[in-house]
Formats: sequence, C-alpha cells, structure tokens
Amino acid sequence: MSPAPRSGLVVGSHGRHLVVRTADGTRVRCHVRGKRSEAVVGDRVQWAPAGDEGVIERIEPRRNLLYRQDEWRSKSFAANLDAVLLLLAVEPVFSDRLLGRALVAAAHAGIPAWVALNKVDLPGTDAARARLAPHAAMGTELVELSLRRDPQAAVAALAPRLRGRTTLVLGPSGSGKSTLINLVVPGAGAQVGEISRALASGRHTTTTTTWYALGDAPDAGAIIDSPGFQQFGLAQVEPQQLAALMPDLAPHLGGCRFHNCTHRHEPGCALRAAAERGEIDPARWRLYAELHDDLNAPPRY
Ligand SMILES: Nc1nc2c(ncn2[C@@H]2O[C@H](COP(=O)(O)OP(=O)(O)OP(=O)(O)O)[C@@H](O)[C@H]2O)c(=O)[nH]1
Ligand SMILES: [Mg+2]
Ligand SMILES: [Zn+2]
Repeated sequence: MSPAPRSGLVVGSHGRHLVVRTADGTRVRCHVRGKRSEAVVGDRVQWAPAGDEGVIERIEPRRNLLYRQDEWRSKSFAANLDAVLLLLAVEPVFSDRLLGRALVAAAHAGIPAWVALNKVDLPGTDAARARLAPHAAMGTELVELSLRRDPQAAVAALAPRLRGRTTLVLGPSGSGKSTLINLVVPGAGAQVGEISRALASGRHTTTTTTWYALGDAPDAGAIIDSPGFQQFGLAQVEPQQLAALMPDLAPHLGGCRFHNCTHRHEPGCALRAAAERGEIDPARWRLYAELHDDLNAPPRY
C-alpha cells in the first residue's frame, strides 16, 4: 500500500523536479509523474513520500495562473498570486513593449499589477519616468526605488505593499529583482549579478523561480523571484480580449459602430477616435496595434 498523500506548497521549480514545502516547513524534493511537470511555484499539491524524496500526486485547484512564454514554448509558471510587481530599472533600459505585454498577461490572469522603477540613482531617471507616464495616468501604482543607494527607503516603500500577499516579481534581467528579494527577505541568499557580465554572456543570473516567505507567521505573505524576461508571449490571450485588458483603452469600449470591431481598420471606431483626440497615448495605441496583429499571426514553431 502506498503512503497517504500529504499537502504542501511548491516553492521551487527546477525543470525535472520541484521543491515542496510541507506544513511543518521542511522542504522535500519532489518528482512528477509523467514526462513534464504541470505544477508551478505557488501551487498547493498533494505529494507522497518516495524514499528520501517525494512524488506529486495531485495539484489543488488554482485561484489564478500566470503564463509566460519565450520563443520556444508556452508555459504557465506561477499560480495563486495576489499581485505581480513589475520591477524595471533606469538601466538596463526597459522595453515598453515587454512592460505592456507583462501587464496584459497579469490582467488576463486577473492578478493586480504594480510597477516599481529601480536605480533612480542613475542618470536617465527622467527619461525612464517619462516613459512610465502613460501608466501613471491610467492608474497603475508606481513606486521609485534605489535599492543600492537607499535600501531603507526602498524597504519602507515596499513592505506595506508586500505584507500579507503573495507577490511575483517580474522584470527584465538586471533590473534588481534578486537584490530586492535579498533586501526584504533577510537570509534569502538570492544570487545577484553584475549586469555587464550577465549581458555580455547572454545569461541571466537567476534561472529558476523561487518562493520566499516574508516572515514566520502564516499570513506574513511571500515573494517570488523569477528569471529575467526577454520575451513575453501572449498566446493565451484572444485578440478580441486585448482592448479590455488595457486599462487606458477599456473605458472607450462599447462605442464602436461594429460590435465586433477589432479597432484596427474599421470605420466608426471609438478607440481610434479617442486616440485621434489625444485621449489614448500614441505609444500605447501603437502597442495595441502591434499586440493585436501579433495575436492574429499564425504561431511560430
Ligand atoms: N546603480 C544601481 N544598481 C543596482 C540597484 N539595485 C540593484 N543594482 C545592481 O543591478 C545588478 C543586477 O541586480 P540583480 O538583483 O541580480 O538583477 P535581477 O533582476 O535579479 O537579474 P536576473 O536574475 O538576471 O533576472 C546588480 O549588480 C545590482 O547590484 C540600484 O538601485 N542602483
Ligand atoms: Mg535575479
Ligand atoms: Zn473599434
């Protein structure tokens, strides 16, 4: 007879195996049945002991699931989140397109997102701020940080926003995600890399997704480190859903002549009219067009 399954939380994902935290806080290396793991960090699972290790028996129903994909594959990578923190930096310069895509993915998954701009100690801060202005205007919560120059102020700004929630930190490589996690989780020991080295080698410092508790209390909250992204595919999103997932476009929906307007070429489009009146930021309107065309394109294999 096989041992009864126990419940646990997936706190690490390393390709072929997962790390599961049990109710008493111990960590068990777990394998998955079958070829590929479907469990992701943040999943509650039932697992059964198998020697020193474990086997995942079942994934509990999820509150939400965030997808992220790169050139090669579409994959889900974190579940049961309360918030997504998009961490950008003055340097390396972030892509508006990747930011926009990540925000659409969070909206599609029904997870609130906020944005932090790190490294405001560097020149170029004004330009970065200007590029985030449309997001501030559409009501996205925006925080400025210098994790290196002023870590205490950063903790003061971050702590109340992180407390009691499970937050996934997303952002390009080198923005300071692991630096942030080491600051708010003493003893986390997340590896931090010099950008020049990471970019020169084309490698990311963080290569796995890892869950950290923000304290010992069960309701302290948690923060999840993730590898930097260079791409952010949205294969899970239907083109006709897109406008509703962009908070600056959504308020103009409902006024188009055609009920199935794609807002790309149709006459009588209320979104286009709003863009022409200057009520939608030009860069965001271009992003809509680009994303929409992308979602309609046949998948690349
Ligand atoms: N100037 C400056 N540098 C910073 C700041 N915060 C972090 N850094 C530096 O930025 C570099 C990258 O930091 P990481 O925390 O490794 O970045 P990451 O987002 O985890 O990168 P990946 O793991 O590759 O995705 C390190 O050299 C940090 O010391 C800051 O506020 N100002
Ligand atoms: Mg990192
Ligand atoms: Zn329209």
